[in-house]
Amino acid sequence: MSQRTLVLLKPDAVRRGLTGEIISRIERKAGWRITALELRTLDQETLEQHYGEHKGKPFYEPLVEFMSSGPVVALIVEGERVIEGVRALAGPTDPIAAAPGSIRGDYGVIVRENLIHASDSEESAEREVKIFFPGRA
Ligand code: RTP
Ligand code: MG
Repeated sequence: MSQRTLVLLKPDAVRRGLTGEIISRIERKAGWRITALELRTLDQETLEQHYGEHKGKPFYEPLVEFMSSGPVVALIVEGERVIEGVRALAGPTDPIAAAPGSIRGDYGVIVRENLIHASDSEESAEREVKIFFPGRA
């Protein structure tokens, strides 16, 4: 089933020069295509929309501060089972629990600075595409 997903390469990935490496992993999956890509610094309003489900949690404020600390790369990726697939490439939220070979497992240490966001369901993907690429909704 062909799908689309919204991916963010977080400010740590941009600062550390890992965007090419991460994008390469996504591009190498058979049949997946990048259909939108933009380098952008996120404002509070965008982050509140994007991470609204976490508002009120102890990690929310530091998360928003981190996510606005420098530019991110936002992408739409389309292809077969791409929602589950990019989450699998990324690995679990905590990079220390993530297996080596996954993006977070290979490059991350801190839970907050875990390099990549990817939509977790079709509903999230459609909601997030609207936030980051309103022209593509
Ligand atoms: P994401 O939404 O960024 O794709 O990550 P996720 O689904 O794997 O994790 P989620 O639970 O949605 O958390 C969103 C992001 O918040 C940061 N976080 N920090 N305890 C903490 O300090 C903590 N927990 C979560 C991470 O950056 C996580 O990716
Ligand atoms: Mg999430």
